[in-house]
Amino acid sequence: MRFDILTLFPHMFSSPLRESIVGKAIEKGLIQIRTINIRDFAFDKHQVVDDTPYGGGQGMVMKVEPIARAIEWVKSQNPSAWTIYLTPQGKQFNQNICQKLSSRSHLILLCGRYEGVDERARELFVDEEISIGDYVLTGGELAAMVIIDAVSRLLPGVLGSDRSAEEDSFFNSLLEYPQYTLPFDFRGRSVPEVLLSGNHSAISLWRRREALKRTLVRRPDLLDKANLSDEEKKLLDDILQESKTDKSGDGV
Ligand code: 4GX
Repeated sequence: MRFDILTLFPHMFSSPLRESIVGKAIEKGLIQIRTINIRDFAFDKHQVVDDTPYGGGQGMVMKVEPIARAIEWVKSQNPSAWTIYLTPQGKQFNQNICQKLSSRSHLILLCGRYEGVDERARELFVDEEISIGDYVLTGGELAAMVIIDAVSRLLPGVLGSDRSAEEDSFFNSLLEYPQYTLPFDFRGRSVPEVLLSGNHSAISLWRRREALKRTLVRRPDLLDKANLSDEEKKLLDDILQESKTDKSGDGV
């Protein structure tokens, strides 16, 4: 899969994407990431990429021509590349959108700065607008990195062979169960005994229960959407019953 990032700040991408799993994926040739400096497509003497907004108002707007040339240059190499603009006005990124994007072979990520891009750049060259959440960044670069990171780990071979992205509990819309490693006892808090039992079916049952409990308490909205098995529904009933008879607190 290929990612082309259109940005005024290409250096922002070097170190975060070179580390760890995404870095390994690049080394293995599973993904290719290229930064394209939009300023290189501003052909005037001073390579101007922004200007004041028509109608007045605060800040600067990114000019359409350099963006148009940059996107058209990438598309001349691959007409099927899919162009995404990162903006708080886009649809909110989630694992579902992530999976859909992971089936594409070439994404162009357009990163806006200042007050955003000229509306005509969006109308003419953008296929999809995505927001990574309801907060305001200083530019689309960090949002683009979030997308690249989340999409890359879904691609075959990117995570270790012993660990598939499909195992993630978010994949079946539940939160993860608690994890423990050495030491057994830390400041009087010990690891749940069942995890030392060697009883794999008991461990698996405990983990499913804990995942359900945690989801019930922290993200009950996810349970509505979850496709629970009959066994999981039974477990959830048990947890709810337990919390009713438990007068010591919230039970779960
Ligand atoms: N999820 N930003 C885009 C420029 C901008 C300003 C106004 C459109 C209108 C963001 C987010 C995000 C900051 C990227 C503003 N674009 N991007 N930038 N949240 O906050 O994706």
